[in-house]
Amino acid sequence: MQHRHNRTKKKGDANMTRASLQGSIPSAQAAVATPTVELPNDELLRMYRQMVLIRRVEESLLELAESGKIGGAMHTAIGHEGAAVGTAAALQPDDYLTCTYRGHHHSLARGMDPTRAICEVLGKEPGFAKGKGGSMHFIDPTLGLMGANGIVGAQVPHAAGMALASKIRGDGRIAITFFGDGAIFQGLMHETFNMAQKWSLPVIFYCENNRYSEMTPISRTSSVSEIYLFAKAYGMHSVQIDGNDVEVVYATIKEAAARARAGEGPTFVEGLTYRLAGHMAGDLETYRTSEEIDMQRQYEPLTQLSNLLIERGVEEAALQAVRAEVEAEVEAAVEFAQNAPWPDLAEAYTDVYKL
Ligand SMILES: Cc1ncc(C[n+]2csc(CCOP(=O)(O)OP(=O)(O)O)c2C)c(N)n1
Ligand SMILES: [Mg+2]
Repeated sequence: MQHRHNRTKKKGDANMTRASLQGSIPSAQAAVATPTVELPNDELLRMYRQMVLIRRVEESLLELAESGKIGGAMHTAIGHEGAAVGTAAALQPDDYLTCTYRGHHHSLARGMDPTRAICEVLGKEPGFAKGKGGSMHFIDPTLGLMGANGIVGAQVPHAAGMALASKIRGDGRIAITFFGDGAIFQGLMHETFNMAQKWSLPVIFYCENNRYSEMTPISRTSSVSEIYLFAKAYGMHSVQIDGNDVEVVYATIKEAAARARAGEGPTFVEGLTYRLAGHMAGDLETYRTSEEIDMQRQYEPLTQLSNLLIERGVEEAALQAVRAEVEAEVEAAVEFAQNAPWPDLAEAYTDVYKL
């Protein structure tokens, strides 16, 4: 495996990718050097399979939501797969992870069974939380998944707390927490950054900057739109990367994890990405144009990775085989979930807090 900096990418110039992901955001050239690594083809193919799986699960969930089969809000991370797969590959399976309501991709990348995940979203009994958590509350501590959160920013201090516990125990576990660009202005984020840096906590703050907070671009809410600069203000090591390039995400998180485990403290990563589907199922998307979405499709993680694999000598037929295999797996999972039983009525008051 070979580590390099600022590689020249045939699959689309890195700076061009960054600039297009940022759109009208000024001073793109301020982005820091992009660490990368050349992963072996079999590892990239494994990552490709995971990304296709996440994409197909979420596309199926959107179809189910549109046909009225999902109760409550459902947010997909279609277009964010690079963040989930690149980080999961770079971390240990027992490292702590917290995320937002947009967290299917992180859970699947950490190994959550897709059938049980779909059952959970449909509110069915075989779901990992017996169908009671639903789309916004994915959790499985056995996979290090310590909880998704519907309150913008709330999962971030939780991860710092887990990192503090690891530091006190000296067990080498680190924490990663995911949040969106819209979360950066929550007060608790800044309290957490300050303490995490001062106490050198082993935590990675990963901002999935998909350019929108619900329907609002950051240019309408702040004079500062380069999010990684906020963490720099607390003295934190902070980088801005192409979050759609899985090798870049992997290399960045490998470095951040090594720093955290060596006692060198937190890292802030702003991963530029783009949400290809609506904010949530049913979003009419009147706040952006189809031209903007089409333009972003050429930089999305699956396209980038399939182009890279072809460039590195993998046959299109091999990618097609992966897609067909995943298609069959997800179809079977959806069918199982649709036919699965609802939780028993007697379960209504188990596993829930009583006031
Ligand atoms: C404390 C709080 N304020 C407002 C909301 C309503 N809300 C839900 S999602 C969201 C947008 C967050 O955007 P961002 O952090 O960029 O994450 P994304 O949805 O883009 O992944 C808002 C404002 C909330 N859930 N919690
Ligand atoms: Mg956002």
